[in-house]
Amino acid sequence: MRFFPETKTVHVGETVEWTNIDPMTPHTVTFGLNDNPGQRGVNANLDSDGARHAIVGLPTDNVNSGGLGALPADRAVSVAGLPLTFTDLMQWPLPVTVTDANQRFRVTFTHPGIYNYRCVFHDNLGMLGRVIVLEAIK
Ligand SMILES: [Cu+2]
Repeated sequence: MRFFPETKTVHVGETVEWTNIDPMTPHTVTFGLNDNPGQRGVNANLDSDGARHAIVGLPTDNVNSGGLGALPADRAVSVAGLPLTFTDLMQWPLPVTVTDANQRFRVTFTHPGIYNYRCVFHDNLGMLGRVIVLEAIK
């Protein structure tokens, strides 16, 4: 129920990636006031490897990873919670583009500042984090 490290320092233009390696418990990476883990937040797109990727420019931007869950390497995935089909089960080679669950989340920071975030499931247990974004290196 913790982010490691809890504080990360980067520079403008850099990207931070979170990975949930907990095999049992989903977590979120949530910036701003958005409390809904199902809402994906602003400017969030899927990277080619299936990880969700958002752009954050202000500490008040509402950005939510959605639930992040560890993915067994060869798990078959279905679309939007629908039952697995034969095609789902035949996905190969891996990795496949995962549309119903993500293990990783990336945020690229475009402006300097202090960006606090939390897991909406476990912030009451102290699952809080901070990204400090410094001016870009010249
Ligand atoms: Cu959590």
